[in-house]
Amino acid sequence: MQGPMNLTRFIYETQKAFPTATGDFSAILNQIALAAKIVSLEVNRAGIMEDVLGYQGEVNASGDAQKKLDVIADNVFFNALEHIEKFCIMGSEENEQPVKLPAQYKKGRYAILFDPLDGSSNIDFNVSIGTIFSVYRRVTPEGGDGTLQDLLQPGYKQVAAGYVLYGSSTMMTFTTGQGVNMFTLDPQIGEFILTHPDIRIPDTTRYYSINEGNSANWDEKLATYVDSLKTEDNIHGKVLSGRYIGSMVADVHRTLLGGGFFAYPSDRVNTSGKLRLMYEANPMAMIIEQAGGRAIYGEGDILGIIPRDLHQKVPVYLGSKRDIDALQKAVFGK
Ligand code: FDP
Repeated sequence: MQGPMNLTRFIYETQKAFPTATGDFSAILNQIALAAKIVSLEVNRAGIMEDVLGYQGEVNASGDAQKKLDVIADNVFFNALEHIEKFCIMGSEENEQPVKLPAQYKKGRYAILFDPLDGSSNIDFNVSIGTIFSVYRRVTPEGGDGTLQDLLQPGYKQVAAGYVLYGSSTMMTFTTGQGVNMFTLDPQIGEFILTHPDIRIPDTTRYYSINEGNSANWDEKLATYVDSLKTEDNIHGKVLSGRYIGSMVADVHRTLLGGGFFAYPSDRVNTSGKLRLMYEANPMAMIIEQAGGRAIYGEGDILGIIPRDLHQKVPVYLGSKRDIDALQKAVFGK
C-alpha cells in the first residue's frame, strides 16, 4: 500500500527529481507549514480566547482581537523563518520597512515577503482568512544582509509562491514554478496531506467574485461587463451567481477550484484598487497562472509590473483564462 503523500514526502520526492537541488526549498516549505499549523491553532481558538478573557461586548474588543492575531501570526512566521539561514531579508505586510534577520544567523540566497493574516477584518465573524507568501532569489551579492532591492522584484521573478487558508479546514497551496499543489491539514496527525495535485483552473464556472458595494464608483465598462454576467449574454451563456467573501485568500481559493474570476478593480475612490502588489497580487497571480489561468491589472499582466514600493496597491482581475480574456477585451479593449 502506498502511504499518504504528506508534505514532507512530497517535498522529498520532488527534490529527488532535481539532482542539483540544495534542499533550501524543503527547509523553507517545511517551516512555512509549521508556522501555518501554529497560526491555524491560534485562529481556531480566537473566539474562545475572547470569551475566556471577557472581552466580548467591549467597544474595542473586535478591533483589538483582530490586531492581536495579526501580530501573533506575524511573529509566528518570523520566528519560524528567521533562523533557517535561507533568507537575506524579509518583508511583512505588517511592517512598513524590510525586516532584517538577526545578526547571529548566516544570510541565505532568498528573500521572502508574507502577509501573515490576510482578510483579517473577517476574524470577528468566523469567516475564512489566510496567509500569503512569495519568495525571490536575492539579487544583491551573497553573504551579507539583503536590501529592499532583493524584495522589490517583478512578480515573474518569483521562485515560489503560496497561501494557507484557515477555513473549515486548513489548506496550504503553493507553486515552485512546476504547477500548483494543494494540501489539507489532517488535524488528527498534524500533517498536511496532498489532496489536490497539479490543479488546473476550470474553464467553466457558476460564479463571479467582486465587491459590488463599490459599483457606483466603477468604470462604466466594468459595470456593463458585470451586468452581462447576470444575463445569458456572456461567454458562459448563462446567468452566473455572485460569490464574494471579502477575504482574498478564500475568494482566490474558490476561483482556483471553481473557475470564473475574482477582481478588486480600481474605482473613482480607490484609484489603484485595494490589494497590495507585493504581498497579495503577485503571489496569487503566480499561482493562478501556474494553474493555467490569467492575472491582469488592466491592460497587462500583474507579473510584469516593475514595483516601486513595498506596499503599493494594484487593481487585480484574476481567474480562468477565458473569463479574464473576455473581461480584458470588454473593459480594457485588449
Ligand atoms: P481585509 O481588509 O479584511 O484584510 O487586502 C485585504 C483584504 O481584506 C483582502 O483580503 C480582501 O480581498 C479585501 O481586503 C476586501 O476588501 P473590501 O472589504 O473592500 O471588499
